[in-house]
Amino acid sequence: MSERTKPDGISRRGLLGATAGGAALGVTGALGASLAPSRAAAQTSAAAQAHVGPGELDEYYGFWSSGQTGELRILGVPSMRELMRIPVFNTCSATGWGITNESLAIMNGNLTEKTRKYMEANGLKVLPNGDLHHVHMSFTEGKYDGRFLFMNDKANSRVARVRCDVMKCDRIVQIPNAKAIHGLRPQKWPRTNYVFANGEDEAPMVNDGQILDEPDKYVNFYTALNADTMEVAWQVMVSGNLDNTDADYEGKWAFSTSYNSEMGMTLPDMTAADMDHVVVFNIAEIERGIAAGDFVELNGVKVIDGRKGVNKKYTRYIPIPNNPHGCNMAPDRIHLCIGGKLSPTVSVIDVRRLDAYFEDDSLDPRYPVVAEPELGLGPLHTAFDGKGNAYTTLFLDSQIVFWNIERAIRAYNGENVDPILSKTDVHYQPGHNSTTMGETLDADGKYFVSMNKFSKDRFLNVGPLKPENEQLFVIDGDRLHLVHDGPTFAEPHDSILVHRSVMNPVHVWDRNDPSWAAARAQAEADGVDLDWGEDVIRDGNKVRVYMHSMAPSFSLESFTVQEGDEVTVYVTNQDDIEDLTHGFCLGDHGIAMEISPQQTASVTFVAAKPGVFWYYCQWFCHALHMEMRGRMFVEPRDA
Ligand code: K7E
Ligand code: CUA
Ligand code: CA
Repeated sequence: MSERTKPDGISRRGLLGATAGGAALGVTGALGASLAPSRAAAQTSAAAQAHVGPGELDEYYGFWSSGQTGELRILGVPSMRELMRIPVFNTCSATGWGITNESLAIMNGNLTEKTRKYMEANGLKVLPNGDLHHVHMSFTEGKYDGRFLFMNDKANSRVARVRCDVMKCDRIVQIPNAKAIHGLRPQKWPRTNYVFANGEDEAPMVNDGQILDEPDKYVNFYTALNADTMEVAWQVMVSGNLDNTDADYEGKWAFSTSYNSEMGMTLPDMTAADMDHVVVFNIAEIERGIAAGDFVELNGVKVIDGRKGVNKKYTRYIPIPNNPHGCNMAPDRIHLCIGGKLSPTVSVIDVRRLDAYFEDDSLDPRYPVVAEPELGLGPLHTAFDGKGNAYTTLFLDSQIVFWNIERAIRAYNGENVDPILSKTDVHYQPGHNSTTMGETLDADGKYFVSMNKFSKDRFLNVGPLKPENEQLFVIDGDRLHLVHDGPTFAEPHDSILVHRSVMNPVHVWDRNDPSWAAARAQAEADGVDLDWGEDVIRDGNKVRVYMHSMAPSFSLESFTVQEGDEVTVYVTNQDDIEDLTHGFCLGDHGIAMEISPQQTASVTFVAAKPGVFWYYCQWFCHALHMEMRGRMFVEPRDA
C-alpha cells in the first residue's frame, strides 16, 4: 500500500481515527504515557495508509461470510467498502436467486431425499434460509489460486461453491448423514482436491425415527467433498461432536475441534469435562481404508469408522482444554493453534510430531502439544502475520492478543519468557479475525480485521436489533492501529483477505457459459435462437417465451398466454457493454431476475391470474429505463 500512503490522504477522518484509536489502544504492556505522542503519529500514518480515496481501488478483496443472512459478501480492504453481495443459501429480490430456473437447479439439485419430501409437504420451492459461517478459497500448493470459494450452511447442512470468474454460486450440496455443517476448509496441499466439512450436531447413525432420546447411540460425521465435482468423497464417523476444522500444508492431515467430547445433550453435560479434544484425520490412511473396502455405505456415502479407539490408523484424539473452538494452521507449515474458549489457553500442536503419534501407541496422548500459552479469557480464533506471530480473539475480554509462537514454545518448556507481545481492545466480543493472506503461505501481515459480535454504543441507535461491528487495523510491529469501524447487518462471521493480484473476474458473461446450458438445450429443441430469437412456443399447456434485451427495450413488447398455462420466460441480455445489467420483473407475480451483459436467465410460473400484467426492467440501464417494459396478456380459460 505504500504507493497509496500519501500525506494529503490525512484527512479529518484520519485525525478523528487517531483520537479514537489512541483511546482504544491504551491497554496493557510496558507502553508508558511518554509514548503517547509517537503512538498518535503512528496512528495517523496508519490511517493515511488505509485511506482509499474515491475512485481508487483497494489492494485486497475481502470475502465475508454473512452468518444467518446466508449470503457471501465482497468488501474492498482497506476501504471496507461493500462491493457486492452474492446470494448463496438465501433468496435475493435483486438477482432472482431462488426465483430463476438456473438458481433453483443449483439450490435444489443436490438435496437429500428427506429434504425433498419435507419441501413438498410444506409447499416450499426452495429452502429459504441458510447460516453461512465460513468462506475459504481454493488452494494450489498452500496459496490461493483464485478458482473457487467454498462455504458452509450450518442451518441446513449444506456446502456451496462460488466461481471466482463470475462471482456466482455454481453448486450447493446437502451433505447426507452429517448434521449442521459448521467448520469448513479446503485442502491446502498439493491443491484443493478435498473440501473438509464438520458436522456439529449429534444424531443416530441412521436417523429415521427408530432411535430418538438415546444419546449413547448418536454419532457425528466428518465429510470430505471432491472439490472439483462437489460430490461427497467419503465420511468418517467420529466420537464427540465437531466444531471447526483446518488442514495442514502437506496434504497429510486434517483437524477438527470438538467441544462436546462428553456427547452431552444439555449445557451442563457439554461443559462437564475439563478436557475435550482435537481429532486428527490421517488422509492417506482413510483413502487406503476406503480403497480396501473398510467402510459401510450409508445414504450413498462411504463411511469409515474413525471413532475413538476403533481404528487408530484413521484418527487420533488429542486431549485439549476446554470446549475448544478455533482451529487455525499457521503459515509456518508447522503449528496448529486451537482456541481454548472456556480455557484461557491456545493449544499449539506441532504437526511434525503426528507421524510418530500415529505409529507409537505408547506416546503421551498430549505428545503433539508443544505450547499452551495463557492468553486471556475466551480465546476463539487465531490469525497469523507470516512472521511467526499470532493474533487470537478473546471473546470475553473483548481484546485481541498478539503473541509469538516460538516464545510460547519456550515458555512451555520452562523458560521464563512471556509470549504475549500486546493486547488491543476491540468493540465488542470478537469471534473470528483475519489477516491479509493470513491463512496461506503468502501471509503478509499488513492488515487485521476483528469481527465483533456486538456494537453496543458504537453507532447511532437503530432500535433493539443492533448491527454487529467489524474493525480494521493496520499491523505495525506488535501494535494494531484501528483505522475503521464498520457496522454490519447479520453478521460479520468470518472473512478472508485476498490480494487483488490473485483475482481476475470477467467483465461480461461468455455466451457459452454453462450456467444456462439447460435453456440453450430447450431453445434448440424448440428450434429457437436463444441469443436473438423472440418466439412464443406452445407445448400443451406449457408456453415458452423467448426474448432478448437491448437497452432500452425487450425484443418482445407483449406476449399472450392462457390462464393456467405454465409459462417459462427466457431473457438474453444482448448488450455487451460492461455494467449494463437488465432485469425482468413481472408485476404482481413475485418474479424478478438479473440479466447481466451477455447472460441468459429464465423463470417459470403458472399464469393463474387472467388480465394484463406489465413486465419491466428492474436494473437501471438507460435514460429510458422506465420505458423498458412490456405486457403479458393472460386470457381467461373460459373466454
Ligand atoms: Cu466460525 Cu462462530 Cu461458526 Cu467461531 S464459529 S465465532
Ligand atoms: Cu434495462 Cu433497465
Ligand atoms: Ca466439553
